[in-house]
Amino acid sequence: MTPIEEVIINRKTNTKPIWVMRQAGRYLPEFREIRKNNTDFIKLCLNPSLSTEITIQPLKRFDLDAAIIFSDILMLPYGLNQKVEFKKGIGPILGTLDLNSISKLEEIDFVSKMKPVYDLINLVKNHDLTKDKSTIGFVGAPWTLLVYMINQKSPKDGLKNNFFKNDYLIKKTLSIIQIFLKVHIKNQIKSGAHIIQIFDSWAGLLDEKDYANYIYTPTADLVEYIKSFNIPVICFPKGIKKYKEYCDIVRPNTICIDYEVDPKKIIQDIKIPVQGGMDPKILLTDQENLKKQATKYLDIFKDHPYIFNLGHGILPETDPKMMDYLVKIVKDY
Ligand code: 1CP
Repeated sequence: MTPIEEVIINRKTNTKPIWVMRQAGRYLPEFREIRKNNTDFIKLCLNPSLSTEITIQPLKRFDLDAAIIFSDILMLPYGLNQKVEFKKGIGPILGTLDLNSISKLEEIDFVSKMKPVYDLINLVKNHDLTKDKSTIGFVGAPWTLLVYMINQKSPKDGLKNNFFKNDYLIKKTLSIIQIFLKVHIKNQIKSGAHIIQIFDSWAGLLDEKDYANYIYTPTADLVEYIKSFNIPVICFPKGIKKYKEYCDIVRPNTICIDYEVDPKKIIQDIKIPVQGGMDPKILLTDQENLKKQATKYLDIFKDHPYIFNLGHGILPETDPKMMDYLVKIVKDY
């Protein structure tokens, strides 16, 4: 069993494994080098040998306990034949959603389009540098994917005014997302993913009265589905106001907390293993502050099953030396 599985499954408290959200990415010069020559991001995700190399890059530098596959939550709309483009300086731009065409999509066509992602997982799982480490597959949560598919771009400046206007479109899209998320999860597990993380990056956009319909019900269904394969699931409902209620209803094996959550309150409320929390901006300060802040989380979770991680993805402007120092702090604790 890997250290992360010891924490999640056996609830061990005497080991504090570490991995970092977005660990394979833009803060690494060796990633930027590959990216420079591969301007089409989706194509890069669909190149198993390059995406394996990118997945492994952080493991070559740092003593991390997991490899998270280099892919994207927006590979799902791509697999559903909605156009997805990543524009420099803007972010993802999606084409119009053609309900008619996605309603007719067959599982076999989706899987054949996504096959390179599954090949990548197999390559990562069997790589020399992932021995004794967890290979983490992932998906976007139904709500977060719905946001991108309907909004057609990042909702960082808010949702379109008419986002909820077409009730039929919302319900139908959500049900199709749900079907194909299961297909995508099943194939990641079949290809060797040891753990699945569900990223609900935009959970914080919803009013609490809408949590049940858009977050709890569809996510709980996915969690149950993942558990049916005997595979653990980590949920990250970023920005949600009710972490305890979320855990009680959705029932993930581990809850990943964001940087706005008070870890001291979490430890009182939540009994399941916890992951993450530290603000990624701390990595932009100095070593002394980094040590203080990382140690704060390690102290709070000393007697609780805990996986060290950040409270959101590592920032592109992070100095890899600070990441190196962080891993050492956690390993020496
Ligand atoms: O070089 C580039 O321009 C591409 C940047 C990039 C990278 C490195 C994107 C575009 N996606 C990724 C990889 C990625 N995305 C990974 C694997 C790498 C790793 O974790 O080490 C993962 C797990 C994701 C997940 C992801 N994609 C999320 C959930 C996590 C989060 O950060 O909240 C989200 C919201 C996305 C959408 C997305 N993809 C890329 C960008 C710039 C965005 C966010 C856009 C926005 O602000 O809405």
